[in-house]
Amino acid sequence: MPLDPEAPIILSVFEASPDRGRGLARDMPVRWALEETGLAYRVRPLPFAATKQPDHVARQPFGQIPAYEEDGLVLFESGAIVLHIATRHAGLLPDDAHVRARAISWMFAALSTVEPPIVNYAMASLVERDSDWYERRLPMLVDAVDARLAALAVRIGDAEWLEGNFTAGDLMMIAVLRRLKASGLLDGHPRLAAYVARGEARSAFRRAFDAQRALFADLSEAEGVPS
Ligand code: GTB
Repeated sequence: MPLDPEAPIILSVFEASPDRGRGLARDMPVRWALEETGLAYRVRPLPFAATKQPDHVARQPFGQIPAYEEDGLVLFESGAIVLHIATRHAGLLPDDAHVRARAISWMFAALSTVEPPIVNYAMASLVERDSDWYERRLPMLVDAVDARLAALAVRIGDAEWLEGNFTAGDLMMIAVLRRLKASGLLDGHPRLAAYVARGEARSAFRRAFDAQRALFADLSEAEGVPS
């Protein structure tokens, strides 16, 4: 579904995401969910400073992106937004009540069980790299990520997706696992690397990725930022 300037759904995003268009910021899973369900949307690109202004804080209490607006409803938290989309539109949650509940469990598992050690690892690599404790702390951080990856790899086994067909659980899990791509930590788990690649090969993922990438490319061109 192309971006539609008249669409009732508005997604507030960073005008210039720090991930430089790699699709790692948290508007990406929402864009992906909108594409999977075929919903048209438009974006409100915000400079970082604008995300701290009262009109955006009214949409997102912590002054973060993404925020989502639809017919007077204002939502924040990427997981809650994806769940909102998935429960109201076909394509991301199955009808079978048990499978549906398990798919939602995987969404929570992605955000509250798999992602925290990934964030700890990523933050340490970003801000502690020059500290004298970094080398000593690193094995513990890597082991914590690897423990989650190993368990997930066992669970997915040779299956294509976590619960039969592709669900919002896969969407959130793959969005979280993508944060590890540059680290090489997925390489030790070929099943998970293949799982991420399957997600990225979906046409809805590609459309979402290209849309956020285009925003960054426009900005780079305007400001002469090297890509
Ligand atoms: N729990 C919230 C949600 O899921 O919606 C978290 C939202 C959030 O962290 N938003 C970030 C933000 O607005 C942008 S995406 N930060 C500004 C602030 O807190 O003041 C964060 C992001 C950027 C780049 C990467 N990356 O390169 O891996 C990952 C995540």
